[in-house]
Amino acid sequence: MPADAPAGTYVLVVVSNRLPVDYEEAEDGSVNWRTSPGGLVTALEPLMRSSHGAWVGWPGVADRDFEPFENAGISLVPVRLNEADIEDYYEGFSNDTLWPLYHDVIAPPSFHRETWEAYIAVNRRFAAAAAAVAAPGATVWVHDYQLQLVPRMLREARPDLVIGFFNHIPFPPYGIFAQLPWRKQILHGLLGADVIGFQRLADAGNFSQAVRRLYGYPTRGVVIDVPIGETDQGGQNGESRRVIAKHFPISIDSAGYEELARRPDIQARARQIREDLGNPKTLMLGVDRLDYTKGIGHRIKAFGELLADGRLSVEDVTLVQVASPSRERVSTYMALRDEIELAVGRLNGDFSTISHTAISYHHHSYPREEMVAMYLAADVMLVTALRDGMNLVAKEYVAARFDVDGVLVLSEFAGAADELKQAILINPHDIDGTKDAIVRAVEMPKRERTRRMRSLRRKVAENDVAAWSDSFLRALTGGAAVPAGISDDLDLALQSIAGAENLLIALDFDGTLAPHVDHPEDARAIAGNREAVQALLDLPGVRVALVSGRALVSLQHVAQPQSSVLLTGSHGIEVQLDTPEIELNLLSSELEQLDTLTRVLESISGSIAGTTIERKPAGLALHTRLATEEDGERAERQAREQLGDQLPGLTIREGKNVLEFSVRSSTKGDALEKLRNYTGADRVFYAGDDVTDEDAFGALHDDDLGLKIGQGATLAGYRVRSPHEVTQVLVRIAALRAGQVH
Ligand code: GDG
Repeated sequence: MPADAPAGTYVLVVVSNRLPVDYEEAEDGSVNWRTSPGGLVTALEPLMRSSHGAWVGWPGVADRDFEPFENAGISLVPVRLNEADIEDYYEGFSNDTLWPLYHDVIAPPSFHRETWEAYIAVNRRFAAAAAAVAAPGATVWVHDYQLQLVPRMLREARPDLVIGFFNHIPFPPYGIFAQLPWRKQILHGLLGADVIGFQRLADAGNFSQAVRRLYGYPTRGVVIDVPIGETDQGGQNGESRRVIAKHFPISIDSAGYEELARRPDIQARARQIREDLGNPKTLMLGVDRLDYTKGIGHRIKAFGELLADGRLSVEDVTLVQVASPSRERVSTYMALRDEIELAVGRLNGDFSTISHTAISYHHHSYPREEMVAMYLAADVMLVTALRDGMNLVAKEYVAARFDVDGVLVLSEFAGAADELKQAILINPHDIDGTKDAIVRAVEMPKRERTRRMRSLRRKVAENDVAAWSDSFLRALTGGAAVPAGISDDLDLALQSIAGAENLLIALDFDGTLAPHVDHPEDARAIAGNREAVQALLDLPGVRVALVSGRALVSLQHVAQPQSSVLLTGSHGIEVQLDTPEIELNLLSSELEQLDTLTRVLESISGSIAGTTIERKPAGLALHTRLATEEDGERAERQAREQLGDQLPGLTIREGKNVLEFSVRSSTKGDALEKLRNYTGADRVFYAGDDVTDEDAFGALHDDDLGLKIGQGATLAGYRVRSPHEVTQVLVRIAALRAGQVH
């Protein structure tokens, strides 16, 4: 798309604080834009090139207006920031309030009303710029903590847009988040998005918890129901929008890093680096922005003590520490630089010799080629972050090591630790533990190094940045037209899953095996699906389950399942797993609550004429249809009041003349977990069409396969159009499996 394209033509718009370029002005006044380093840029560059999207952001120069332009195949839309904006919105609210708050208050956050006002104003400017270039119905992907108000502002300006948000840094636990004076406004801003992505499962959980605590909106698994038109407390009867809050761990262009590492000139440079350092037996490396979250001081302390204890010797081991300059005008960062450089100077003064330097410290940025040469040269990579959203450096080191060697020491407080479990995981606050880990890394035998690195490399290759952005965008833009039949992608995935040792085929009923009908009791599975289920049941190593929102009695009536089919109903509350009877999947604490609930409602209904109670699998319903209006209202009020006091966690659903209380808000995700444990399946195929099936899709593992029937946003990786196509899929799995198993 040409750089001067008229406003409102881009179908994909990325919004981030910084544009992925740096401004350079030559002495003759000519202007040059250079692609700039940094986690987000590294992550999104390939996607933006291939999709011809527009990128909205600040070009890095204050007080200057720039026209939209094109750089390296990406259309860039600059947003102007004045010096005062940079001080208040960027250095102030973003980096002196949100950054420390979201990173476990490692440094104390400041709270200033003026910088908050600047944050709102600048967020508004970014939202306006994005709204102006986005085509009708476009997808807008907003990035990071500097722009948390943009999703809501965009939705208000352009309700036609599909809006995603990705948070690159951690989302803090409620106890910390709650310190923020503008905590509700931030949540409100984020909830303007359709999909909110986080690095770790725990971050998404912290966010959902904050929404529950501060807004009281119902959350089920990854789904949050946000009332429409409500700006404050949730309305009980109004319509709601479905927002997905889920983890999408970011990654790197792993093939690109490997390609660089394989270049002979870069390998020669790696050898040169070692030589220039006096060919130490072990070269250790740290690469970080100079930031207090990265634990650089802890690393230096551990290394210094190891030298002092004599467990490592400066003759044998050198630490190269790259500390790229960062946020140099924020006072905490100035103090940090002083602190780190003092520590480096002391340590070198104490331990370096004329021929051996203990720490080779570099406060610069390097070209990517040089970074890869360092990764190749390093025997041990130290990532000791005290808190880090992901930490791409850890993944880059692994991707560069095509020689399947090198040891990664990785903080468990970096998001990367969730995936890179074969690293030596450390708690960097535990200096003794960190020291032991470093010695273990230095002494690790080659076989163990290879084994661990092989597994790490598999992880990083599987989930590269393309897979990351695909999965985020798939969750976001699922509404696209669904092609007919089994796509090539789906077929490949079916071939893979059919080879599982123990396969669980879990299926929703209505809309998946059976077409939707006007009267639920008339629903019947289409004949082809019944036959395909039978074919699957006949195969060894396969279990088939139905996962329904219906009560089990009703499911049995309409589905008439074969006897070996496992059944779960009422969104996982009722189960029937190879037993003649239906069982309730309730915890003992929930049974106690059920007793209390029964006692309270029985006493109310016993004292108010015309009210009755109905038992449900995990709760009770209070019916007031036969009571006078006044009595009905009184009964409902008493029930709400008494139960609100005694059982505050109760789920309440309101219907016409009925109030339903439940001690359990189980989901199809819970049902699927139960089935996975029961069957011991190593891989799961799940098919469903409804929004409640999203909880099950959210509970799938990387190796599993989710199939969505029909349109609508989804977390499933694949789609077909109708229950008739489900037949084709099930028949195909059975055929593939029969071929592979025999
Ligand atoms: C945020 C989150 C999350 C560093 N120095 C140089 C250089 N780098 C590159 C690295 C890496 C990137 O910068 C740093 O990424 P990190 O993930 O380690 O950390 P943050 O900058 O804090 O990024 C973080 C990330 O966003 C992505 O979501 O992982 O948790 O804090 O790519 O290689 N690159 C070059 N020269 C340098 O001197 N060329």
